[in-house]
Amino acid sequence: MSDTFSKSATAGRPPVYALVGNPNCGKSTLFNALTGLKQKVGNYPGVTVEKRIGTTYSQHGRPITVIDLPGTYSLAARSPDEAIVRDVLLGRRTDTAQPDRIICIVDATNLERNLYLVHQVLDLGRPVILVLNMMDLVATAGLNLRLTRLEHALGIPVVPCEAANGKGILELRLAMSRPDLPLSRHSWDIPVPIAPAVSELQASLVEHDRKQPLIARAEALLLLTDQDTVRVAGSTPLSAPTTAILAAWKRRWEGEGIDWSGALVNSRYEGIGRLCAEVVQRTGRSGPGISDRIDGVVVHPLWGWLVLGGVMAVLFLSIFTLAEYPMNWIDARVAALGGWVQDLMPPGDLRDLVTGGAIAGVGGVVVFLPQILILFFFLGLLESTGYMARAAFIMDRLMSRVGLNGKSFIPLLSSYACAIPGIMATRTIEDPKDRLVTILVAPLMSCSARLPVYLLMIAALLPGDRVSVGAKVGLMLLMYALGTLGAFGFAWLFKKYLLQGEPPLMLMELPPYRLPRLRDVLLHMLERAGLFLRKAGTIILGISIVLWFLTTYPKHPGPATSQDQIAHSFAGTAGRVLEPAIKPLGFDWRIGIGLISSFAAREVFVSSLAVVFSVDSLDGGKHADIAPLRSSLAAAVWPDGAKLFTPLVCLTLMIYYVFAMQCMSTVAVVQRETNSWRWPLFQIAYMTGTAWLVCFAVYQTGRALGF
Ligand SMILES: Nc1nc2c(ncn2[C@@H]2O[C@H](COP(=O)(O)OP(=O)(O)OP(=O)(O)O)[C@@H](O)[C@H]2O)c(=O)[nH]1
Ligand SMILES: [Mg+2]
Repeated sequence: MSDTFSKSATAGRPPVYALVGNPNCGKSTLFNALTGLKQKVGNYPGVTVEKRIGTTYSQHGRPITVIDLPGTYSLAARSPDEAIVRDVLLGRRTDTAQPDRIICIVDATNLERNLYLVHQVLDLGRPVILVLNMMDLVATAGLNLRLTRLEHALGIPVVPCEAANGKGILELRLAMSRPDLPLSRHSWDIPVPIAPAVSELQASLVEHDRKQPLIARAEALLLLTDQDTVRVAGSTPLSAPTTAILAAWKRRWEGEGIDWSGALVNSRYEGIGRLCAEVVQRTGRSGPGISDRIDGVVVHPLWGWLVLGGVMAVLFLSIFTLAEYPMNWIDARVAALGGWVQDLMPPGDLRDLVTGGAIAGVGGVVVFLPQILILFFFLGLLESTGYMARAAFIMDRLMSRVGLNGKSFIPLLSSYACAIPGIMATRTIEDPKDRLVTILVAPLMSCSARLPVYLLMIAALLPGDRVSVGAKVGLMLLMYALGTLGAFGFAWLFKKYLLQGEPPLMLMELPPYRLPRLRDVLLHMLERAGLFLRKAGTIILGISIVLWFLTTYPKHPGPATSQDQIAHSFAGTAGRVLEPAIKPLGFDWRIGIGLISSFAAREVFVSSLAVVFSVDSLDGGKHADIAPLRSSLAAAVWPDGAKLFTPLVCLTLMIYYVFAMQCMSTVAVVQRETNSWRWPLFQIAYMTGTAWLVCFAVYQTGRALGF
């Protein structure tokens, strides 16, 4: 049997290939190698949680569509990301064409486990190409693979590959270009008591659900694998007759005491076991590998925490020391730009808008670009070596105490970069309640947008160079620890009182350590830097300009200082309305303006302060340059002359940003992922409420102690 890739089969559109395989076997790396795209790659399971479509070209230059999919161990889906794979392959999705052909990728060092999914995919009766990835690691794992036997047994093309090094891509492209591909000779014995149920379900699926016979058979087998539980929006439900047949069989087997789903799974594994016995040769005993030896320390109950603390300390240390020079450089460029515009334009509102609004606002945030780059470089390194999964592993001990599952850690750890990919990553979590709890607490992990706020406040709190960098690192660690503890604490509360559920089962796979691929790390870092700059050029620029208007109009009648003007303006009025609510935290109405505008995004707080306080330095027209924001903050006072940004107020502000939900994009993503407004609104309320209460406690205690 073979399929013919005629024009009519694909109706003139490019043929569609889907990439499927276990988590972390290199699907996205292969996808990138084929398409030249930059899909995110990382050395831990669950990096890809959504499908991504790209184009590659056949040997003869014809376009081929390739779909990268999340990783899964089985087509019987238990979590939303796995359901995507199942539904794309079964043609259940309305938004994606059913793939014409499938590329199954397996980790060649772990054939037995990986072949389970391949076994299920072969049931679909589609042409399949089997890619054995990570061939570079086979010999060191003490293995030898008899590829021709594997190819012969399965009857499909088998392509050995090293996706990360670009090896085997050419051969794969050749196989993909073949106009006809053999269909697998694969057949397996469905256990006797199950077989009639499969036939009956298959017939019903063909008749009532309008499925093709082979797809119907595969689907019948999945319906009989009891883990296949997840339904997602956009897929059509089963017809009533099919549901009734399924229920009738299950009742019958339960009556007879037959473990139907176990029988199916075992029967598959028996076939795979026989195949592997023939294909996999062990060339020698591989002792405890280097990964195991490193893990002896890194996931150790005590050393593990020290290593984690050390890693974080090094991260913050580099943020403070390495970033200094480029930061000063950007600072100087921004100041020069401001000065240049000042000289160029005639005095007036327009000039003030450009200097005091646009340049001060955007410049105030852009100076933190070096720190953002360093943060993402480090996170990228941790992800690509495999350390991230270890950090998740040691945190699990803590997390299981609060009732959350091991799978919640990767999303929480990703949230250190940004809550949005973190919340997306919760799609790997099977239990819907666990997933919701993780979504609710993810924005408490200190994301990169808080970095500018923390850094500015630390600079204001510990001015001058006399302060040791150790104190700064310590403060940063404190903020990250506060956010993390907050996330754990609330997870515990929510699990206990709001979303009780089964105690979770820890099932996490530790990927082997790998040398980081600098290219992946740098690409990811640049991509994040691009996002940061785009945010500065859009949201932050926009809000700075709007804020400038709101602080400039209506004009104060008669001569006035800049502070009188702001107080008289729209923004000043709004700030003063808010002041009674935030005065107990030590914040005045000008800080209030920053708090309101940074509901859009946390960095906006910095740009808002820059707009509100930069006016000071332009006082009386003697503005040679734009004073660095730090000094304007240091000069700010209450009406009675008391300093506004005291160390206690700076600390309280940092803590406010640890807890408060100040990010529109996160609200939007939570709304989409939970498909309701209830949860994002709840999240805003509980996070901002907590922020206020904690700040109140800290500020009032600090005052009472005489700070
Ligand atoms: N040694 C070696 N490493 C590889 C190879 N291919 C990919 N990797 C590494 O394997 C890790 C996982 O790669 P990804 O492409 O993210 O894997 P994935 O299958 O897309 O993972 P998920 O999206 O989580 O399911 C990365 O660290 C890659 O650099 C290979 O051929 N050899
Ligand atoms: Mg991937």
